[in-house]
Amino acid sequence: MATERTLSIIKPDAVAKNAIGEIIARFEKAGLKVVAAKMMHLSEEKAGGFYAEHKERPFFKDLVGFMTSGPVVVQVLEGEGAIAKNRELMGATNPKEAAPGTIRADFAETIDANAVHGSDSPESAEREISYFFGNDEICPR
Ligand code: RTP
Ligand code: MG
Repeated sequence: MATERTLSIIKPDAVAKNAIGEIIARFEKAGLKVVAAKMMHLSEEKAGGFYAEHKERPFFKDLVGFMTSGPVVVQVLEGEGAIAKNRELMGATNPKEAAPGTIRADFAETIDANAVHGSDSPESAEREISYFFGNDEICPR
């Protein structure tokens, strides 16, 4: 499998729980490398643009409200099959359906406050990485 990059966000609920380190440790233990990272408090515009694909969905307003409710940590993860590997580590969108041992099963409470985001395809990964990072902010290693 090819080396890939994916965009990961540790969402406001997990940052508030002081779980940044535990979540990043899971990525690193699974062989994913952090090649870019920053903490930000998203504006409504930035969060809404990020989730633009969901603009017409009934949960969009709540999603943007939640994503702007506190700081997040945005990272680029690199590794073999990084996109699928990250989604596996994250678990299902609804933490009640997430497999035991996944990040959402262990750190998330509800479908709205579900601890992490991960790109869902190579196309989303490319768009999402460039939405947050310039090339000079990514450090190949
Ligand atoms: P994410 O984009 O945050 O990684 O989550 P995901 O791929 O697992 O799920 P997605 O379908 O992209 O939805 C984005 C976020 O919207 C909220 N959501 N609420 N109430 C609902 O039915 C519902 N569906 C989605 C979740 O917080 C989800 O993470
Ligand atoms: Mg998604």
